[in-house]
Parts: sequence; C-alpha cells; structure tokens
Amino acid sequence: MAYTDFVNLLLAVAFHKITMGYAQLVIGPAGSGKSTYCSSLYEYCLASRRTIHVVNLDPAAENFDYPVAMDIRELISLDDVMEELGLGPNGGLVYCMENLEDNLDDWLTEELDNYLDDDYLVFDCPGQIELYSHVPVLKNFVEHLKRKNFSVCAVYLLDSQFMTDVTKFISGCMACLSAMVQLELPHVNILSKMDLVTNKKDLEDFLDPEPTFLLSELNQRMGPQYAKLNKALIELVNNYNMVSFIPLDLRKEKSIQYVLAQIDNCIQYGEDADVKVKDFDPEEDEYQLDTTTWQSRQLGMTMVTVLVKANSKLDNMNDVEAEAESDNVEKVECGNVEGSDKVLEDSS
Ligand SMILES: Nc1nc2c(ncn2[C@@H]2O[C@H](COP(=O)(O)OP(=O)(O)OP(=O)(O)O)[C@@H](O)[C@H]2O)c(=O)[nH]1
Ligand SMILES: [Mg+2]
Repeated sequence: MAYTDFVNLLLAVAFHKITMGYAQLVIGPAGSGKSTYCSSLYEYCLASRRTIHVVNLDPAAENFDYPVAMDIRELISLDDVMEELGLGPNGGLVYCMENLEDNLDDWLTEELDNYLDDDYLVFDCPGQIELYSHVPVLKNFVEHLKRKNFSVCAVYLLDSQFMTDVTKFISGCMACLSAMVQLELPHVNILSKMDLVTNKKDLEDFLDPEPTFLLSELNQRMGPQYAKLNKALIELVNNYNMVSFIPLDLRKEKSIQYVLAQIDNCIQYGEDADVKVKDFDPEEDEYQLDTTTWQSRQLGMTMVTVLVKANSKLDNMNDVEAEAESDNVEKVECGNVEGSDKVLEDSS
C-alpha cells in the first residue's frame, strides 16, 4: 500500500468515513404508500442523474413501477409457502421473512456483493405491522446491513388520510414509536399522500403537536375512565419528543427533494459534497435555505428526532406549491460524490 493510501486510510478511520453503502428501509403500515414512494424516488433520482437501487423485500408484491434491483421472491415465494405449508397470507409472509433472516449470510450477502462502495439501496418492505413491532426479522436484517458497513435510515410512512383526529394521530405515533424502538435506527417519519389533503391547516396541529392541545382533545373524545391513560400517552410522545412527521407530496419535485435531503443527512450521504445553490434568492427560495442549513448531525445516536418546526414544514409545502405554479427553472448543484454528478434540476 502506498504511503498516501495508508494515510488516507488512517484519516478515514479517524473520521469514521469507512462506509460501504447507504440504505433506506422503507417501512410503514399496509397501503401507506411505500412502493409508490420507492418508484417516485427512483424516478426523481433518475431525473437528477443520481443512482439508487430499489430492492423488493415484499414476498407478496406482484407489480413494480421501478426496476427491481434485488428481489426476495428469488429466495422464497409467498404463493409456494401458502400452498406447501397451508399458511394464510400473514403467517406465510412472516414465514418468508424468517426464511430471509435464515439466509442473511448466504442469499443476502451474495446479493449485496454486487454493489460497490457508496451504492445507495432502497428497501421496499412489506406492510405487516408485526414486522415492526415484535418480530425481530427486520431488526436482524438491519444489523446485517450494518455489519456490511451500510449506513441505514428507517423511512416510516404514515398515510396523511389517517391524521384526521387526535386518536388516529396517537395511534399512528405509537406504531411509529414501536418501530423506532425496535429498529434503533435513525428515523425519518413521513406523512404520505399529501396530494389528497385538501385543507393542510387540519394537519397543522399534528405536525408539531402541543401536548396540552392533544390531551384536551383526547379527553374530549374518550370517556373519563381513560383520563390517566391519555395523560400517560401524551407524556410518552412529549417526553420522547421523537415522533414528528415531514409531509410528502409526490407530485412535487421539491417535496421529494426535501425529504431526500433529510434522509441523506441522517445517513451522512454525500457529506463531503460541496453544496452550491445557483441563483439563490433567500426570499424566493426559503425551501432550499431550510434544506441546506438543516445540518444537525446525529452521529452515534440510535434514534434521530426529526425536529422540523411545523410552521416551516407547512411553509415548505406552501413554497412548493408556489414554486410549482411559477415557471422559474432552478438548479441546485450538490457537487461530486465519487465522481458522480448530483445535479438536481427542477423545471416545474
Ligand atoms: N393519491 C395518492 N395515492 C397514493 C400515494 N402513494 C400511494 N398511493 C396509493 O395508495 C395505494 C397503496 O400504495 P402502495 O404504494 O402500494 O402502498 P404500500 O405501502 O406499498 O402497500 P403494501 O406494500 O401493501 O403495504 C395505491 O393505490 C397507490 O396508488 C400518493 O402519494 N398519493
Ligand atoms: Mg408495497
């Protein structure tokens, strides 16, 4: 090894820069929009000249709107399991996922060997909630990725259509919290299907919720016998201060760009990149200002709080809308990462 290589290696070790790859684990309840998010992200990255590989981890999936880089169905098929073992769809799925767990050192390792340093994988997971609450398969899957030097972020999608009242909000938070506690990963929580939300003001209270507001709403909706439980639940959400959501509207490139920037930040993707914003005008472009300045690093943390103020998030959505209406063409150049240009071009 040449002297300079050796010095570079030492520096890399010293600054924790030895990372083989990056990964998003896209999780969330059934139908929350995981696969649609994966395909939109793929399209967005393609247009931005950025390479990502989307992996299907759902043994029940049949149709894909993205090129499938790796497919769990090559290892095991849900139909075969149901037929041969006489299991139902949910039991069959858990069986398939446990089979994946048994094959981490064989099938998964071989598949991962096809990817090079700095490759970016996006895992489209099944929606069965037990996989995120008490079945340890995904936890072990993540541990395996970490052993292979992947920097992994959990991306939890929650359908905005379910955030209509406080009871559903608390229920969504609890499911999300359960996944966060189980997986012990940096987390980005996303409120999906924002295009279906007609009045964004309805969601304002739930993006950065006031505990007293939540408690009084809960108490109004539930019988007095639940008062203590309500208080404990609100305290849990408040004390951990962990559950907050970023709204995502897949129709808008800026919205995808914003979410991706938060995730990249969590996994330190492209942290060496020299971020340059062309024709930057803070007044017109508050959105980009937020994205590039939101640089809180959570190195070494097992969980990451996505602390984005509700107002700025809603402002972002409004900015995104305003920008979609204008014909301005903006260009954000994110510099080179290992020679690959990451030019994000938005011609709304
Ligand atoms: N309007 C709208 N519909 C969406 C969006 N994302 C997903 N959908 C729809 O929601 C339904 C479920 O989407 P999927 O992407 O299959 O959800 P999933 O989380 O992968 O579902 P499972 O894999 O079954 O858990 C489909 O009918 C999608 O077309 C969105 O952003 N906006
Ligand atoms: Mg899916």
